[in-house]
This record gives sequence, C-alpha cells and structure tokens, in this order.
Amino acid sequence: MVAVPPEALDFIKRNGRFLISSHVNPDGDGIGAAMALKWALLKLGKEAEIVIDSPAPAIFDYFENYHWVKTPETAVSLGKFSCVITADVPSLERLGKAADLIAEGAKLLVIDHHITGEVFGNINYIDEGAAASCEMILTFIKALGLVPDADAAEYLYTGIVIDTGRFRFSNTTPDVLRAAAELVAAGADPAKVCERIFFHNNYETTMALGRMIDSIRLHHDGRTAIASFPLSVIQGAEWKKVDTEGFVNHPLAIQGVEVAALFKEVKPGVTRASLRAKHEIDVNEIAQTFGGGGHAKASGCTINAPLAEAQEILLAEIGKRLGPAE
Ligand SMILES: [Mn+2]
Repeated sequence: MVAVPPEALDFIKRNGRFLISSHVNPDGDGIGAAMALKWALLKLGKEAEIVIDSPAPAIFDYFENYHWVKTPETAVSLGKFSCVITADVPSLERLGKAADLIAEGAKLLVIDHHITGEVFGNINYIDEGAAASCEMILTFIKALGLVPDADAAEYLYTGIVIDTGRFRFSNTTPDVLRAAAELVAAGADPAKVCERIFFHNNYETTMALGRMIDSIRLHHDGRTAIASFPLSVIQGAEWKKVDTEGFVNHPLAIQGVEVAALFKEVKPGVTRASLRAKHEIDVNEIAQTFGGGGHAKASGCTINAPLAEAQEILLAEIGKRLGPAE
C-alpha cells in the first residue's frame, strides 16, 4: 500500500476552498470517491464543490446528498478554483469540461489507482495496487483524522464493490477486503448497495443486454469474445435510458474466453471499445495503442473508424498479444 504523501495532507490543512472532480462518464468509484472527499472536507470546516464533466448516473441516487455532484453547466456561478482534487482520473484530458473550472496556476492533488502514463498533479497520491480510488480515499480520510460515518461509508463501499466486480476480480486483495469490512462496520449496508446497483435495472437496459448477448461472436479459437452496439441502436430513442455498465462481463464470462470487447459506435465513424481480460493478457496495453487506457484487466479506448472496421483493427491487436493457447 502506498503511503499518503504528507504534502497531500498539508494541502488540505492549509487551504479552505476546493474543487473535487472525477473522470468523464463517472462510475461508482469516481462518484463515491468524490462524495466521500467532499464529506471529509466539510467535516474539516472547508468549502468543497464536486463538478464532473457528465452528470452522476441516476443509479447512485441512493447516496445521501447525491445532489452534491454538479456538472460544469450547473456550476457556472462557482467561478474558478485554485485548489483542485481529482479522484479516479488517469489524465488531465479525462477531466473533460470540468478542467475549465481550474484557475491558472492552481494546485492539483491527484488521487488515483489507474496504471497511469501521465503524472499531471502538483501532488500525486497514486497507488496502482489499490483496487479502487475509494479504497485510497478511506486511507486518506483516516490520515486526515476522520472516521467515516454511515453515509461516507456507503459512498466508499459502493466504489469498492464496483471496481472489484463485487469482490470477484483479481484486484480483490486482503487490503481491500479489510477496507470493505471497516466500511460495513461503519454503517455501509452491503445488501442495500447490492440491490440498488445490481437489482435495479430498468426495462430498456435489460432489453439492451439481451440484444448485446445476441451480438456476441467468438474469435481466435474462442479466446476472444466481441459484442457490439451499432450506431442505429445508439441513436435510437430508448438508448438514453440504457446503462451498459457491467455488460462486457457477460462475453468475458464465457468459458475459454480470455479477452472480451464491447463495441459501441457512438458517432458515425467513431467506435468506443470497452475491454476486459481474464488470465495473463494486459488490455491496458491494447487500449493504449489507441490512446486509451485503464487497468490491466479493464480498459477502454476510442477508435476513429466505423464499427466493422474498428472490430477488425482491435481484433488484430488482441490477436498479436494472445499468448500460446493453453
Ligand atoms: Mn476506479
């Protein structure tokens, strides 16, 4: 476990007003980390605002004070910030429009667990061995002398559950299980969080899952599974109600599959791919060849090509990296 840099704690203690942000299209880890950070800063008598490029997914509306999360559009009156904390953000570019709220010469504290090529903060608390940014924020909050209450524990527990795939991925370490135990003891309710995240799909999402499963095709002798949403589906009226979080784990769950890719043609000629891996293959390396990134077992990238072409390009890249068949 990487120790909290003392200058990160000083940065909090010496300043009064902070912007907290996370990456575009925030997930539970980013939102949970940002919420818990704001909770901690308020406890310390500081001012803090959470502004994220895109709105918090409605699925997290069970969070107490869910309305804390603002978008740049709803935060215009806040002005710029000279003290900024980012959580779960691997590069400055991933802040999206939230970066517009950073004043020139601002001081930036980066808290993250991604395998990052870019160290963009003035103070960087980066722990690639942490399962979730929320695991790091728990450590950080305790280093600030605070003990999470039930609300803060729920934010952090949620991020951990999501980033460990419900404690099933290879990042499920003794440390993160201990952190989760601590959060449950502090008041996080595992059954409630599970129900709100995993048993709370709307009809459109369930039907989209069916469509995605229908689209699954195997390649590389069954070692790669791909699934796709073409532009026509993404442009459909129902799509805005669809939440594809976790979809890519279905093709990955097929026996013998080592890499799964879910393609979404988000705009004409632009295809986004989510990558997941089991076993040895590093999908972060694959995503990086297209300017994306993430983690060794979970990554994403955008390919400037229509769907069919993007599939071919990515499959070729995966094929190059698959080791000898077992
Ligand atoms: Mn994360």
